[in-house]
Amino acid sequence: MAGRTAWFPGHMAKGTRQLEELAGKLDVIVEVRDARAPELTASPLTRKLAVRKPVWIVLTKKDLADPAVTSQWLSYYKNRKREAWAFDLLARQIGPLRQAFTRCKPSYRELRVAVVGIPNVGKSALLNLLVGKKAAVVGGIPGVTRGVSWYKGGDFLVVDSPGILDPRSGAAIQRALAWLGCSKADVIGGYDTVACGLIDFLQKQGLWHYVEEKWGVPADPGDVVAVLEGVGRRLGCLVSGGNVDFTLAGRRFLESFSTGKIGSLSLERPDALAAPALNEDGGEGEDEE
Ligand SMILES: Nc1nc2c(ncn2[C@@H]2O[C@H](COP(=O)(O)OP(=O)(O)OP(=O)(O)O)[C@@H](O)[C@H]2O)c(=O)[nH]1
Ligand SMILES: [Mg+2]
Repeated sequence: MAGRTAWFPGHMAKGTRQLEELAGKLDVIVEVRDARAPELTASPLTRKLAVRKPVWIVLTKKDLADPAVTSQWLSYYKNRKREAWAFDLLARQIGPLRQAFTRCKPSYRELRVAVVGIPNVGKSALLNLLVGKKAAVVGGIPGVTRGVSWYKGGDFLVVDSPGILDPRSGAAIQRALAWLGCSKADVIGGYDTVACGLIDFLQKQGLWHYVEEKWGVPADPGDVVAVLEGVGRRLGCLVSGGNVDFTLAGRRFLESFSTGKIGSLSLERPDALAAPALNEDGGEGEDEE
């Protein structure tokens, strides 16, 4: 179950430099975050970029989050004077964002927008909706977009950028990001370790009933490995002799969770930020590549 604690390949360092150089040319920066954990999935870049340009928040994967909690997040950002929207990008309805862009567009040229965020949150999917065609590649694994590229569509000139993580974030944060598909479980600790962390979190947060209802696997707060074994058996992740293949079980469990097959549930709530269960970070980051 051993592994690295951080995933920060070279294209992330390069993308950071490129975005910082580009910032002066932009009108608006759109920071894409996952609606299921909007603070955990915040971009490490935007604090720096926000000094220079307005940063608007777009929460994606609204369809995978608890709708009541997403509404609370939108109120939370509104109260802090942040522009924020939540979308299910698969439903392709981003009208309010488009209208806000149109209001900001200079009369003499296109509006220049950069879409930024951590890996796999839906940056390229949003870009494609903004430019009105399948311009950028969209994929279910983190690290699909590797470079910074401009795309033109209608009244907008939009920059797609690679998902960029905080190289200083420690093991606990990277593992929680892997639950959402934003970091690579196989690189940072192994599918089984990362899945056990998620099982533990869901049990402690009183969210395991989603899994129990779906797959009939009961909670066992004292033995997360036994719970993963139950999940593996239920999903048919077996090796010869009828034993559970824990790596495969962990992988299947994480895939099911990150793609919403277990249900629409939120990992972070604004009212719990004072005691943030997801940000207890014990480990030190370690650069890779
Ligand atoms: N259910 C759901 N899936 C979404 C939504 N937005 C994006 N996705 C999916 O999330 C995955 C990642 O989307 P991308 O647009 O490639 O994400 P990205 O942020 O560009 O990822 P990188 O380029 O790897 O950093 C794809 O499988 C998308 O179909 C959404 O609102 N709802
Ligand atoms: Mg992309």
